[in-house]
Amino acid sequence: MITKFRGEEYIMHRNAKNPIITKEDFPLETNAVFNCGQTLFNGKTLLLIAAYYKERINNSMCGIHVATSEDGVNFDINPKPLFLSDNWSGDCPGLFDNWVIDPRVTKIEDTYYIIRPGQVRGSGPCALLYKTKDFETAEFVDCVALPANRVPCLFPEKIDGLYVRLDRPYNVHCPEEPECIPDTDILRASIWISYSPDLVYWGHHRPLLYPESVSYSNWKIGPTPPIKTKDGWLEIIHGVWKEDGEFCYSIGAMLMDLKDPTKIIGLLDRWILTPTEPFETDGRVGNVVFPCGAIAEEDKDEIRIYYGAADEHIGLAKGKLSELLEALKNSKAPY
Ligand code: BMA
Repeated sequence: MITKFRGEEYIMHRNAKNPIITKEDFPLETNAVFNCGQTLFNGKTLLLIAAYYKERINNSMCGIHVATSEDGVNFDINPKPLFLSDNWSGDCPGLFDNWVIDPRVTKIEDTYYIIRPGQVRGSGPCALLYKTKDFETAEFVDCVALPANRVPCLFPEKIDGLYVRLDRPYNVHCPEEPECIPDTDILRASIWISYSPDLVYWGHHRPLLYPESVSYSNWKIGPTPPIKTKDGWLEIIHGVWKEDGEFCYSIGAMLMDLKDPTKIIGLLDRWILTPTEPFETDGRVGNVVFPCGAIAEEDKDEIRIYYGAADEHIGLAKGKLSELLEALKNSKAPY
């Protein structure tokens, strides 16, 4: 097991009740709960939790469920899934997605936009965009990225009249099997930035950040929805270190210029969370802490990250927003 990034906690501190959500807490029989989307909704913390069912629901082995909490630690989980694999719009026949995981959510004006992967047979995941105002149902908008692009992450507002997102395209080799989930031979995966007039048609693609840009990543690096702060766009990322066929998924942070997010104005070379606890190091896929977002509140000087651990549980880490932003402002940005 890769242990070289371990050390003292840095900026983010784990909740004493971790893992705060496990498969045993789930209202349905599940094998695991995965990485969750996160936002504030009606004054509560809202998570979009991907569950891996013991028994398929409507032929779906995974689904995404809404969970809400007053205190940010104890959650009520809705047993009715917001998404199953059959929520594709219906105009594209075939088994498109059976691996409904890693949702990212962004509030733009009064609407919450959710992007989740749709697994495309033989090709890897494309990105499916939905919108909701109540988290009771979600309306399908469109497929907004070709495979293999697991989950683009939307900025919460337009910049210079265009919607903006961070992408994480990658290459996959997938055997021609009906329900293949490609997971091998993924080449270096970097973060890109893209622009759109309407959230559906995207272009002006540019690479932004490479795996080797930070010490804890040499293989893949991926985004979460950027958060607006007074100092810039705060971006929580994950980085993957690969060595001798083993992996270590850590969480990091960067800061982008508010007016021009292609300018990285801060990047921590050190992780802010790396797997150390048994529920993070041992599991379905061990040595994984994985963020699909973060909740930052400037008035409370707080940032919370609800992270997936070992592809089995959800942990919570909390830090001072000002400390993270100061560290980013004092960091040496790559360019
Ligand atoms: C990534 C995604 C995540 C998962 C991680 C570790 O590629 O599939 O959902 O947590 O691998 O297995």
